[in-house]
Amino acid sequence: MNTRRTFLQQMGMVGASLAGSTKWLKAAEEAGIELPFENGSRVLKAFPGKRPLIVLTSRPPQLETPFEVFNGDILTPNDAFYVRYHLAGIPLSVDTESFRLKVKGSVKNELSLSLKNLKEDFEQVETVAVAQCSGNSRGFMQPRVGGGQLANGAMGNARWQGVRLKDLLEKAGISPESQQVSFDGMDQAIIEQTPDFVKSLGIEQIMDGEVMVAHTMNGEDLPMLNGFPLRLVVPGYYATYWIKHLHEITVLEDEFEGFWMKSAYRIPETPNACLPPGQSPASTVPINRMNVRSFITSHLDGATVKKGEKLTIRGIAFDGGEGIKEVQFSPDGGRSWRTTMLGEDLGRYSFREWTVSYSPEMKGVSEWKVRAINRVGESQPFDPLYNPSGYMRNVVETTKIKTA
Ligand SMILES: Nc1nc2c(c(=O)[nH]1)N[C@H]1C(S)=C(S)[C@@H](COP(=O)(O)O)O[C@H]1N2
Ligand SMILES: [Mo]
Repeated sequence: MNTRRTFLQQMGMVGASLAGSTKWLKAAEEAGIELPFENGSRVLKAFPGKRPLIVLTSRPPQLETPFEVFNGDILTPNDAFYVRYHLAGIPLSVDTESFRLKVKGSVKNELSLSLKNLKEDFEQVETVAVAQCSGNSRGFMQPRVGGGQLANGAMGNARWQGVRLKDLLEKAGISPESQQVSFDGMDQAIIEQTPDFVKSLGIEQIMDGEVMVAHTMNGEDLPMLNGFPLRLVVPGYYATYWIKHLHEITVLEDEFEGFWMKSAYRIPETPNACLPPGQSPASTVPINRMNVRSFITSHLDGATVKKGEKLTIRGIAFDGGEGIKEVQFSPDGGRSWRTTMLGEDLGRYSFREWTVSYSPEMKGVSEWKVRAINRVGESQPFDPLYNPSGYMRNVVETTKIKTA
């Protein structure tokens, strides 16, 4: 039996003779799009298992979700979910029979788990959670900063199913001196000097039971480009920790020293990680929980509506896991605010839908704004917060609308 799972099979094509070659990268070119900042011209391409997405880079694939998708189902469809990799050597196929997840390091018994072991020998759990890139929306930063120039589409919300990382560690029997756990995926650098993409978390965070090793996304196997066959899900945390193609979990008795924790993905140790342009931070910490964000999804910047028309304005809000308490909408650039109605609560890590009825009474251009407040009273700034890496943007969004 051929158990190799390839992109072509994921696309419903048989005869996977192209697997292993680089031909899969030849995605169908579809169209162009202009993101609303300088140098924002992008093409859309359909990579294997994906609908046409906004291409930031092809090798490795870095694909952004077109914003219209967020006005659809509150769960982002798998074929529209964004893609981000650091290293060009990404797995093109995985042999599901021989695949093993290793749990090693400071443990009593090393584990080597098949996908069957994971699905049958451990309690299965699920959570709806947002994955968002630390640099989502970086393209809007002023002054501009280096790094992937992303609009608002490097985020997505999915129902994840899998096993608790805590249960795996308990089965392995971690030593009482354990401090951190590191996570490695199957992707590799193609240039030797590039450090392997390995991330770590503290043992206390893992033992709260929410960190998950997921095998299923919205009821289906993970798409290859989102980490097939297993990925880490760290609810509330920026997606840099959500290691894809996870195959090695290492329990450590000291702090993990890898490049992607010690040098990259760090934020100023200041309130809201904010630092004025031109300054370098006195000290930094690893990026961690997401801040509060909200978006209008029903009307995009530049849209036209009719005077007197009864509109339903709709959008999404989320935070790092406190849960959204309230979303407010302003039709007049922030002078007046009205409370919106929240949609179904899919848990405190999920996108939360909001809607509000509104009839524009005056012709002309107006600025619609939206702001969310979470259950501990945190909200969003009216002026963007700056940091040198362009992380964690969460300014109150402004959508310019013309009433005709
Ligand atoms: N193995 C592996 N996992 C990874 C990465 C990576 O480069 N390799 N990038 C991380 C980052 S920075 C992000 S934003 C998310 C993106 O997840 P997605 O591609 O499923 O959207 O994966 C994370 N996990
Ligand atoms: Mo990211």
